[in-house]
Amino acid sequence: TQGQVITCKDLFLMSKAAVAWEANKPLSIEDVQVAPPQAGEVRVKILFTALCHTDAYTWSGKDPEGLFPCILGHEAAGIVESVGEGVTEVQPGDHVIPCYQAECRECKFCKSGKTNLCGKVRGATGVGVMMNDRKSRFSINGKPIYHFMGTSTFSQYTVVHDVSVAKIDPQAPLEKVCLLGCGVPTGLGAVWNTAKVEAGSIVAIFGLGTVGLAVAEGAKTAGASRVIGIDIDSKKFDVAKNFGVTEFVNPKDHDKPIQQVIVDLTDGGVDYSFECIGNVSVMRSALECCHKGWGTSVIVGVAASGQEISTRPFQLVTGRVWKGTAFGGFKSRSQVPWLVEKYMKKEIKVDEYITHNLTLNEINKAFDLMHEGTCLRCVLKV
Ligand code: NAD
Ligand code: AHE
Ligand code: ZN
Repeated sequence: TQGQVITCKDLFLMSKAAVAWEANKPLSIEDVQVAPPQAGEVRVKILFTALCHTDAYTWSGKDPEGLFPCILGHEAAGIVESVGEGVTEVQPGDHVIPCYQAECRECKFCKSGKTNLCGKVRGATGVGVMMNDRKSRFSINGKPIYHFMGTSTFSQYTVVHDVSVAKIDPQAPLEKVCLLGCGVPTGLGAVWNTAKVEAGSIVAIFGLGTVGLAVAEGAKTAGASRVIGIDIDSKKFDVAKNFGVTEFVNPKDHDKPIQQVIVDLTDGGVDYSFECIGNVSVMRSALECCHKGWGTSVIVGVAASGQEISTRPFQLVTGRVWKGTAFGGFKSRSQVPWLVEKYMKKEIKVDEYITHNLTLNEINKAFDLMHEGTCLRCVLKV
């Protein structure tokens, strides 16, 4: 997995990248020109990238922040190729994971101690450009191609802000730890940081993809007494058992609303629920299956533009709590290296989520696989 890195900080590079020209149109592998990193920027040679449901969501055209043409991808690992002026925390040759949730340690958000959200570059990453000059570092024949989530990892080379890159143990296998760029930390952190699930809790998880299974793993390590997995695909249960799901419910097997099924199964409701799908009606069910007085529901799934959540306010008046989480509440630059160490010590699973391996050239096939129940994460060799 050790890629050769040549430092050419002042040079434009040609890079193969999967370009999304427009919503839903198959991605096309193009030769993209990648500009040198400017002050506070890092150019990274991406060696492995996985696909996350959020890439498919933006590609679908339903993301209000989705801009085309762009280079998608945000769950990856690579090696620093060159750095711009003033970059001190990484240097060429460092092994890194790009972080869509930045951590500058200086802004109001970072200093608050109350959130992992960072404000420093968010205004630029939401509109597909870099902070310095509000321009893209990617182009094809002079035509700019937008960045995505400040990461754009479906490319052999990408440019990220220095606050958006975590330096990791060089011994860590990049083809595995690329998953620590999104889905696995999101699920674990939703339990450990956002909900703070206590031992003995009853937990319900709606949606048993990678994110939901990582929630199950987090719940198991937190000592949950029951972990109820809910999915419309019954094939999910066998694999879910290996991640800590103790009971399985398929809403299709019941006439009653799913929240009522869960309330009946749990003597009044669960202590914690997690929505890991991005479906606003399931978000309501997840809230309403929580126990009166204390049950907390965490929204993890990303819902499309224009979608809204609703419930009777009485649900909250009577003590249920509705929360959400981004990247599981982890502070990216500080905690991604810690998650890598936990993986190296075999304290968290990563390999188990990788069901398929393909190459960047096969990216459209990888998106097709995502819609098949058997695929959790597909890792592409870039
Ligand atoms: P996935 O597509 O692999 O998994 C979704 C699962 O939900 C599937 O098993 C599917 O069968 C199931 N499902 C679909 N509709 C259902 C329904 N009505 N009832 C029950 N189950 C249903 O997706 P993933 O990669 O695990 O991501 C899950 C969600 O989390 C996506 O919306 C993604 O965008 C979001 N996400 C959010 C964050 C964050 O920081 N908040 C990070 C990563 C992913
Ligand atoms: N542009 C989208 C936002 C989607 C969203 O909520 N993204 C999550 C990460 S999903 C990773 O797979 C997130 O971190 N949100 C916080 C943030 O700052 O973007 C939309 O729907 O507008
Ligand atoms: Zn993701």
